[in-house]
Amino acid sequence: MAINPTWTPPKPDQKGWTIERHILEGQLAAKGATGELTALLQQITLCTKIIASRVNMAGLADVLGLTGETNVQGEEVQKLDDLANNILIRTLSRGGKVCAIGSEENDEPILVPDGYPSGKYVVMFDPLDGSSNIDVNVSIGTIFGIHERRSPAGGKASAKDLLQAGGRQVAAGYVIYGSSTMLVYTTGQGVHGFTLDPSVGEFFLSHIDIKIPDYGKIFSINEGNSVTWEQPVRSWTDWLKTPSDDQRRPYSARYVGSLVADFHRTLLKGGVFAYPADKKNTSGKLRLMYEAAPLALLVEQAGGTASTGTERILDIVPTELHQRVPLYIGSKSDVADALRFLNG
Ligand code: FDP
Repeated sequence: MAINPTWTPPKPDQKGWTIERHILEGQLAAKGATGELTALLQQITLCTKIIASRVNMAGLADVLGLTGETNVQGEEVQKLDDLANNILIRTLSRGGKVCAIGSEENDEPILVPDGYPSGKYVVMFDPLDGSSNIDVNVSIGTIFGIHERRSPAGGKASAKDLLQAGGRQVAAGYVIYGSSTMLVYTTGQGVHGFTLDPSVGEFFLSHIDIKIPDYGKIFSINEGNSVTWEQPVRSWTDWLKTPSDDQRRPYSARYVGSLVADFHRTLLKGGVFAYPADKKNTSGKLRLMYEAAPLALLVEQAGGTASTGTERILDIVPTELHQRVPLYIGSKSDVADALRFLNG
């Protein structure tokens, strides 16, 4: 048979790739990649599969309920939070790829235990975000962000390794434990979503190169706090609810109360999620390093925006591990509308 000289092999249909394959292909495409980030992402993936299995069994395994302790934010720690936190810390701190870990559940950063190699990366995570939804079977999630360390390799991590702007993250992602379990991540080469097939225990690529619509029809905010909002926030939400001639308004309201779930919907459908500063909480509620910054990297990679109202989230250089920030995140046009009201 004659060979057609113009034939080129078809681009592989990436749908159905395992997450391992996808991460590895990303490594091969990245200049100078050593495979260390690949290994770290695979460790995180493994942890989230274990967490997913525990979340699914929560009622049966009698792990629901409170431990009675409070975490550094003064919130009650639930057993499933502890479990998720321990799985991540034990795996990552002894996995040879990180030098330090910051977790929502731990007051202080966690360093690599003596005798284990101090790796090239710093990982920040919220092991189980949306914990007030655990007992009512509503979607919860894990959020993570990864930085390369700035201090010399091999030594003890220092504050400059931990307190880096979100714009320096080399990867970020989240897992949503919902009607199905999905992992969404970026290494700066687009945003990709994987769905867990529980029968084989593997994440398969289901959402290639996710792009957030330029604007949506949904706003997501805890309106129960509206009495404490500043006037510009109230004027903005009133405007979103007011019908307009072009039919873009009124917006629908959706608020799960799990950041991962509200963000995931916003990413796929467009619209805006906000947790503003208010008269009581002048920095808002959400945490910069393991909530706002990872989601900001994802949303920007998908073509959206993340802002405090006055500043790009990814530009903020943190001064402390558990720092809070106001957050406006989502479709470009929708966040721009919010900023127009806020900066009036
Ligand atoms: P939770 O307190 O249940 O863990 O940052 C935590 C968080 O949930 C986010 O997941 C969620 O978006 C937000 O807080 C909900 O806060 P409100 O209950 O104040 O709306």
